[in-house]
Amino acid sequence: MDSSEIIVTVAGLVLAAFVIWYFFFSTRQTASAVSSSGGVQEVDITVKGGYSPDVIEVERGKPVQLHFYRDEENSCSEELLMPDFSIRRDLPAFQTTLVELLPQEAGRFDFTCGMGMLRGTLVVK
Ligand SMILES: [Cu+2]
Repeated sequence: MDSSEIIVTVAGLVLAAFVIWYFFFSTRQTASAVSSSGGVQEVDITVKGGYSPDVIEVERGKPVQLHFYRDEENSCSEELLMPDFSIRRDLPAFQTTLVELLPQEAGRFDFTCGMGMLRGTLVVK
């Protein structure tokens, strides 16, 4: 191996390590819903290259309002899917889109962008 091959090999290993870390070990940001006086659980979520926070804890049996603010024009995030709740919603750029649902069962429910690349989880307790 000459030096350029060594550099390419090392760069590939570093990249692979980063990808593994990113998918398995990077900390996820968890937020619990704040209940308003009317008993509605509200959460603000920023959409920019991902969902922030991307783990949202709510209580079962109380209405949930998710306020998705899409802070980018990247087409990846233009659609939101919550298959467990039969929700498919367009998220216009630089606007807040309200998504309402009523979780009846406890569990973990994923939501994604239209391509399944950006991921978040609604944790119902
Ligand atoms: Cu996407």
